Amino acid sequence: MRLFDFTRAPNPRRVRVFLAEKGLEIPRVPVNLYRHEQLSPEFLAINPGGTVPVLELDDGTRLTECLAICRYLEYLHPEPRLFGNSPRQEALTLMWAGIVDHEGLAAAAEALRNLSPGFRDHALPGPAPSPQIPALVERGMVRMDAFFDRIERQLTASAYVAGDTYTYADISLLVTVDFAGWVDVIPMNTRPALARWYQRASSRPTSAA
Ligand SMILES: N[C@@H](CCC(=O)N[C@@H](CS)C(=O)NCC(=O)O)C(=O)O
Repeated sequence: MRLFDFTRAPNPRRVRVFLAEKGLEIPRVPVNLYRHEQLSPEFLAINPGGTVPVLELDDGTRLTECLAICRYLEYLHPEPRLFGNSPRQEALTLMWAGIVDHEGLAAAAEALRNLSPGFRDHALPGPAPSPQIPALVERGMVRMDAFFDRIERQLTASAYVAGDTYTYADISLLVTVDFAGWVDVIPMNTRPALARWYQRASSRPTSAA
């Protein structure tokens, strides 16, 4: 197996934190997004979507989504459990992972990619040019606010995002909170339950991965 990775990007960090929690090492192939290596013909042949991470299996299968990569690795290395211990816990982990992805990480990406000069004509990933739409910066901010309010309610009722134990959904939330900082959103400042959770999640040694 090998993992196509870029150490500065949030999505590959989800896989790196997951690997660190499992105590696993996988050979890494760096893909420098700052130099647009993800848009080279060589990399597009590996992932036509032009994104990292990609986990390439020994038989040549390529997994291009964090969730698929991490769930696959959990099958190979079940302990420690990061998708729960029962059908119910796994369903809740997947549910919250989806909420974090679609309402949180996507909102932060919407704000950043439509704001930062580094994403000019590249507001969406992939090889096709995509112009920035300034109004989407504000919409991304509004979506993030609603998302973090929802998370605050959840973490007021529950120690971790999907229940009593740390799961893949917490890894995604940790990465999303840090990514929100790229557009100067610090959601813990006004949300005490999220602040307590962030203190615990970010002090795990694996958070530095
Ligand atoms: N849905 C994918 C998203 C992957 C993704 O968007 N990765 C970003 C880095 S955080 C990327 O490769 N962007 C390339 C680009 O913007 O051209 C996943 O879950 O892994």
